[in-house]
Parts: sequence; structure tokens; C-alpha cells
Amino acid sequence: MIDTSESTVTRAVCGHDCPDQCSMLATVRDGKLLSVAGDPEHPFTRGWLCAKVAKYEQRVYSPDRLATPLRRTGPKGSGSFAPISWDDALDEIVERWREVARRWGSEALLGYCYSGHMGLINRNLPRALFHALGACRFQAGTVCDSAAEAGWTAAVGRTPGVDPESIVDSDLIIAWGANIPTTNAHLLSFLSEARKKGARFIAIDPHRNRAARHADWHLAPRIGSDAALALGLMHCLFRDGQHDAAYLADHATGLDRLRAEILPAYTPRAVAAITSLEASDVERLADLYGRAAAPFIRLGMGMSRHTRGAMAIRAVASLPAVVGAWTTHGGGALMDTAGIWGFDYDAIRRPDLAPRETRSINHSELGRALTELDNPPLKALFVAANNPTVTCPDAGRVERGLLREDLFTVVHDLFLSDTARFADIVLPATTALETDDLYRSYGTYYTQFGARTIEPVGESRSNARLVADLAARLGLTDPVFSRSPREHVAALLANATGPTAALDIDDLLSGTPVKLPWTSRGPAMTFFVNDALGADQAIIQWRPDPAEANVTPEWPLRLLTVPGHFQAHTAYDGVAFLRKREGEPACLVHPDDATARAIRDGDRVDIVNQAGRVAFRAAVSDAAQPGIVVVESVRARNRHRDGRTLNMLIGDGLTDLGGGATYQSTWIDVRPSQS
Ligand SMILES: Nc1nc2c(c(=O)[nH]1)N[C@H]1C(S)=C(S)[C@@H](COP(=O)(O)OP(=O)(O)OC[C@H]3O[C@@H](n4cnc5c(=O)[nH]c(N)nc54)[C@H](O)[C@@H]3O)O[C@H]1N2
Ligand SMILES: Nc1nc2c(c(=O)[nH]1)N[C@H]1C(S)=C(S)[C@@H](COP(=O)(O)OP(=O)(O)OC[C@H]3O[C@@H](n4cnc5c(=O)[nH]c(N)nc54)[C@H](O)[C@@H]3O)O[C@H]1N2
Ligand SMILES: [Mo]
Repeated sequence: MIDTSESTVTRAVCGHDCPDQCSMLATVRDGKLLSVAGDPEHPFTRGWLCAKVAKYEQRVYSPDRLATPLRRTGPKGSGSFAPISWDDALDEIVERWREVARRWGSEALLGYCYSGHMGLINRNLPRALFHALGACRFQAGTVCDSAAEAGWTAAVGRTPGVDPESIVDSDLIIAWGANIPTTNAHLLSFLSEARKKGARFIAIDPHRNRAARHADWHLAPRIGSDAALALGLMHCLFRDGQHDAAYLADHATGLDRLRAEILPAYTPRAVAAITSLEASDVERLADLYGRAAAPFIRLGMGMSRHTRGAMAIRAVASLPAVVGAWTTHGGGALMDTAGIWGFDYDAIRRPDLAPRETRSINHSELGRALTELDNPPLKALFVAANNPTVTCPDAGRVERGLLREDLFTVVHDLFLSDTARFADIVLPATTALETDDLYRSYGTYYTQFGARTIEPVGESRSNARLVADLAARLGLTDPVFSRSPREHVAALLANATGPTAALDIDDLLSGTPVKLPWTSRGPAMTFFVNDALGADQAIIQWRPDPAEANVTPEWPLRLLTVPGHFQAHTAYDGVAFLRKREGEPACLVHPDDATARAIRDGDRVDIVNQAGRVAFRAAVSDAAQPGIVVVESVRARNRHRDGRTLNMLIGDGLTDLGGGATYQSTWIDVRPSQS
């Protein structure tokens, strides 16, 4: 802590769902947050903050922030509420939950909580509450990373990605479906350092995104064709003897089968037909990858969000083994580093508190669960740190579910989010700066404790406090519900495994970033055949998206949807200048597709499919490939002229592995607007 004459500067941690997990310096005077700045002493985030977080005080003190608990006064979804006291709100919640459990059983209750707050305490403690209540299990993360995780694990087990700081020694860096400047911005300085030393940078992405604009070479394969491209590279590498036979002999399973049964078909010409790249591009990429001394691949998760998404990740994650890249400093691959952490998360989630095994509900299928589940139907829903009426697939069905008169909905959020508008009771949440918590990055090897920087604004309460308050009223006496932050951290460490077990609690609580003392050595084994997945999925191969077979002339264009640069999903909708920077919701349409529809740049258009229509502004641009319409960022409903939202057009089909959302398996058309 550095004392100046009038203000105090303390370290804090950015709590957003982002791989970088910045260390910040927060300046506070008289209990008020004046500003935040990057912490120059964090070796990865290096003293600067992204555009979203740099003016964090505008989020903390947004005029849109909820000040008190609210009770609904008008019809569901009308947004009419009246302030109530915390005591009244908590009493009503407890009474209604008890009644639901009595009449319908505890499985009529669902806690739907996700990653608005990435601290290990605030993110995980709500789960303990719902375990103790015997509520439905919540299969979290399928809207985000579960298909990508399943694909990665199928290829290389729980191996974490390599240390991103090592890429300064790479001579070939590939952003494979990873929009680094937007979603992993602090990797850029390491990328630049490598490039200064001569590294080449290649982006593989159907969208000419910010990473592609930065790159020496941009390849734009068709959505969902990455497994074919990876197999094409393998075909060339083995054909040309550029593989690392010694590495593969010890670290690969199923390679003989792959080489005999699969690779012969993936000639550059065949791969060109699948990916819409040139055969010469496939040859050139294989040659660059095969010749590089330390090739590094940054895999993003966007390419996992279609029906065959896990296989796409799996095929790409298998490439480093082919050339033995895992063994060279600077080489290998990184999708996320989550697997290195051995914290005992269950010490906070406490699945052992559940009286019995209960049914599980997929994060991506909330609409279905609310409208179809029976025996018992869902009767009480608690949403925190998540805005599913916008971000969940089939958002129209989520809305229909939330409109049910017999559903009791509680939403805990900083803002009256689109989901909160459908609630019976709304509870005001804190920002991460108003909480104590331990963070561990999923894009680096750093962990850091963020002590609360300011007191909760208004009457807001943190996730952890809310859980403790509810538990006390419900008569739940397990100590997990009344632990101090230090006790939670101690519990996370008590049965920690691997290098995490060596972390010292006082080091952590000092608030400085702590790097896990660990060096990546790559996977023990890369599975080109993985029999645990069953015969149909065992071997790596590309198959077309089954949804593609059903494409009709009516919906000829494919939707590509990705996180926005100036928004973190919808979490910054409450910050006026960022809303403005992100602009009116826009869709990028290729000039050929625009001309065919008499659409000009800036026109009002609707994206349309069998599920309905949603209003956008057209941006005519060859950054989108022909046949693809790109939407950057899912936006709050009132940002759209028609008050609707993109995910109303997206079905709730699931990926090949991991039960993930399939946003990218959506076919549409763009038409001049009706609104
Ligand atoms: N500014 C900002 N940063 C964020 C977020 C945000 O909302 N805003 N969200 C955070 C969260 S929760 C997450 S999970 C991460 C996600 O960040 P990433 O893991 O990077 O994933 P996406 O940005 O969804 O997708 C990355 C890229 O994949 C491309 N892509 C999509 N389909 C395919 C395909 O079939 N093949 C190939 N090769 N590429 C494809 C997209 O065009 C996109 O450019 O970002 C985090 N960071
Ligand atoms: N079409 C399309 N849809 C997508 C994606 C996509 O690329 N395209 N990306 C998907 C991905 S990767 C993800 S991770 C999901 C994200 O989906 P969501 O988790 O719904 O993401 P946000 O919109 O950021 O909503 C988080 C909410 O939590 C609130 N919040 C923030 N901090 C706290 C806190 O400490 N406590 C509480 N109680 N609330 C808090 C915020 O105000 C915000 O309303 O969206 C998915 N949806
Ligand atoms: Mo995500």
C-alpha cells in the first residue's frame, strides 16, 4: 500500500472472465474509487488495462447500478419494480424456496450462476448453497468452454497450455481461431517481442478480425473446417518427412491407424475443397509449420462452438506432437492454462453437501429446462453473474420460460439486466473491487489475491455475502457458509495438488501476483485415437456439420458470432462511453452478399431465420467471407431497434463432446429492415 497525501493506491485484480486477469492499481480517496491503472509489476499484464476496464470507476459508479433489492410490481418482464429491504427480500426468497421444496421437491430449484465474477470464492460459493439445498446440478460453462475443453482433453489429456511468456522464443506463432487483440490483449507484447526477433505471425480465422489484420498471413477457412485443415497439414508433414518420429514414438497413441485410415484422404486438394483455401496454402502452411524450430499455436474457443467443435479443437491440439513442438521452449500450444491449477475447488463448491445425486441441467439449455422439464418442473430459479436472456442459446425460449407465472425467479446482478427484468426479486451485486477474493488466471500461470478496494456501493452485496445470508436464514450451518476470505483460501490450499500445493497463504494474501513454479513439458501422450470416446469418435477425422446438410435456399448465409472488443458480453452495457464505442449492433456482410440483396453499408437490416428476426445495422465489408455474416458481440436487447437479441436466432443444439453451445451452426439471411 502506497500512501500519498490525499489518496491511497492499492493493488486489485480485474474480476472479469478473461484469460489475462490483470493486476490493477486502484486509487481511492475518502472511500471512493477515483481511477484504476495497470500494475507495472505484473509480469504478464505489464502495466496497462484494456479499453473496457481502464475507466472502471465508470462501471462502479454507473447511474444504472442497482442500489437496493427490488420486488416486481408489474407483469413479468415489464421491468416494473419497487425497492424493498434486504430483510424482506431474503425472507421472501427463503419462504418461497421452502414452499417449492415442500410441494415439488428440491429438484424444482435451480441455481444458475456463472462467471461474472472470476474469484474462486465468489464464483464457486453459490454452488455450495444449491448442493446443500439438494437443487438440480448445474452443468456450467457449456455456453463457453466445455466443448473446447473436451476436445483439448481428448487430444492431450489435462495438459495445460504452455506458458504464454515463453512465446517470445517462438519463431512461428499461429492464432488459430483466436482474436488475440480483443480477448487476450496482453499476449500482444509477447507476440511483438517474438516478431522483433523474426517470428512470423499467422492468423487462421474465417473472419478478418483484429488478429488477422495484425498478421503476416491470414488464412480464412470455412467455419467448421479446422479439423480438415489440421489433418491436411499432418498429411503433408508425414509425406515430406517433417514429423518428429522420435517424439511420436514415445508420446503418441493411434498414429498408425490415423496414417493408414485417415490421412491418405486429406490431400491438399481435398482439404482445399473442404476449407475453401487454396491447395498451395495448405502446402505452404505445412511447410512453415514443419520447418519452424519452435512453432506455437494459440487456440481460441470460438472454433469449438459448432456441432463438430470439440473435434476441431482436438485435431489442432494434436499438431504440436507431430513436429515435436512441445519439447522446444517457445513451441507447443495454448488454449488455456486452467489445468495447471490444483486448488481444491470442491472445498468451496462442496458437492458433498448434496443429500443425493440430482438431475443435471445444461447451462446452454435453460430455455428447454424452463419450458419442458417435468417431474418436477422447475419452480424456482436463482440467476447470478449471468445474463441468459441474452447470452444463452435459444434466448426466445429462455424468455418464454421466464414469463411463466408459476416460476419464482431471483436475479442477483449489478444492473437491471435483461434477465433481471423478468425476475420476481432482484438483488444488487457488488463489483469485484468491492469483494475479497483469490483469482487464478486461465491464460497465464499467475494467481493473485484481490483485497476489497472500496466498500460495497449502495446496498449491494457480494455473491459470497449473499450466500452466507441465505444460508443463515435457511438454517444451513456448515462452516463453509461462514468462513472468512482467509479461511476460504486456506481451504482451497489445504488439499491442493501438484505445484499449487506449494503456494504459501501469506504470500498469496499479500496481494502480489504469484507465479506457479512450473514448466510445461507438454502432454505425456497425444491421442490420435482415443478409444475412451467410443467407436464413432475415437479417431481424429473431419466430418461436415450435420446442420449444413439441411441448409435451404431460404437461409443461405452462416452466422459467425464472437465477443465484442468494447464489451465483455453484456457486462459493460451499463457504461455509456463503451456502449458508444461498440456502437449500434451491427452485422458484417460481404459486398457480394450485400449487392445480391440490395443492401448498402449503414442500412437498417434484419437477420432472419426460422426462429424469427432481429434488427441490426449492416456494415458491408470484405472482412466477412462471402456466405458468412459476422456479429461481433451479443448486446443487451434495448440496443437493438426492435428490442430483440441475437441469440433468439440460435438453436440449443449441442456439440459432439462436452455438451457445448453451437452458435456457429446457425443459418440465416439478411434482409432490408422491417423496423
Ligand atoms: N473484449 C472481450 N474480451 C473477452 C470477452 C468479451 O466478451 N469481450 N469474453 C471472454 C470470454 S468469456 C471468452 S470465453 C473468451 C473467448 O475468446 P476466444 O477463445 O478467443 O474465442 P472467440 O473470441 O469466441 O473466438 C475466437 C475466434 O474464433 C473464430 N472462429 C469462429 N469459428 C471458427 C472456426 O470454425 N474456425 C476458425 N479457425 N475460427 C473460428 C472467430 O471468428 C473469432 O475470431 O474471451 C474473453 N475475452
Ligand atoms: N451469440 C453468442 N452468444 C454467446 C457467446 C458468443 O460468442 N456468441 N459467448 C458465450 C460465452 S463465451 C460466454 S462466457 C457467455 C457469457 O454469458 P454471461 O455469463 O451471461 O455474460 P455477461 O453478459 O457478461 O453477464 C454477466 C452478468 O453478471 C453480472 N455480474 C458481474 N459481476 C457480478 C458479480 O460479482 N455478481 C453477480 N451476481 N453478478 C455479476 C454482470 O452485470 C452481467 O449482467 O455468453 C455466451 N454467449
Ligand atoms: Mo466465455
